[in-house]
Amino acid sequence: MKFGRMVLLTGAGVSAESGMGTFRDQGGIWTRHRLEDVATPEGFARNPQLVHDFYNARRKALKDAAPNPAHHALSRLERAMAAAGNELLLVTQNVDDLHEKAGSQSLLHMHGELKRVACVSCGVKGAWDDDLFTDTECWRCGTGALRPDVVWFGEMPYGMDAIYDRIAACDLFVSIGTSGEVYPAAGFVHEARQAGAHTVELNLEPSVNARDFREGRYGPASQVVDEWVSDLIGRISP
Ligand code: BJW
Repeated sequence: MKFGRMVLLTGAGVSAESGMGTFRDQGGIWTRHRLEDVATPEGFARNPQLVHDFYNARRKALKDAAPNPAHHALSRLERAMAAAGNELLLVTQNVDDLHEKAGSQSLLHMHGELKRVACVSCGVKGAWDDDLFTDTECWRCGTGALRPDVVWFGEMPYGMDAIYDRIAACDLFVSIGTSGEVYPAAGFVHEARQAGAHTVELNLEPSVNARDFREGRYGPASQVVDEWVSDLIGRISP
């Protein structure tokens, strides 16, 4: 099979072995924090400092986090695809920076990034490495209205037009380390199937929509993704 246009979707499972924590697994982030409090615009309006504390801790954890073999394998795949004149888009739901640290460049953060902030008052956005507090002043308008530049429930994920365009034209769609619980990402496999693409799920265990994929490989991302990429690279042709 010839794969010239790929779209890869990653979720928290790809970063689990880098210590970033998943959301819905046993002991996951949503078992320790109420998502209504920390991942909705309403929660932020009710108690912004609680939300800042939640994201400050996760932003701090990024400093020592290193990409694992799954991140490196996806970066290797991007280089192999480019060398063969093919197209690859890596869409991540993750707000960490581990794909970048591994060298991925054709990357879209559909749920935003921990290391970016947005001003609720003037709309400016920018890179941010430090803790945020309710009185942290916006560098442009001076108000204390900065928020993490992440996508909460009820908000529109980033890059949707570009993502749907690339899925409509892809011949391979691969979903990696995501539970398939959160839309619109969970629906991408249907778009890919409509486009006639081959669909693959790589995950620790079958996700809730595993049956929607033509192929599945299961186990820790560091092994499964690395092996799958090695198999695929041998079959990439210009
Ligand atoms: C391993 C592993 C290892 C573990 N190796 N694997 C129907 C249709 C459309 C929308 C909706 C709908 N019903 C409801 C909605 C709205 C809502 C939604 O989906 N709700 C559901 C809960 C039902 N969606 C939204 O509100 C979204 N916006 C929206 O829909 O706008 C309107 C719109 C409509 C139509 C088109 C376009 C737009 C916004 C969703 C925002 C999600 N935000 C969060 C927080 C981001 C910031 C932060 O990080 O704090 O994003 S929630 C959280 O979930 C985070 C993640 O990106 C996201 C997905 O989680 P993920 O990555 O799948 O993690 P887990 O923990 O669920 O799964 C981990 C997987 O890894 C598991 O399968 C493990 O087995 C596996 N694993 N270790 C490999 N070592």
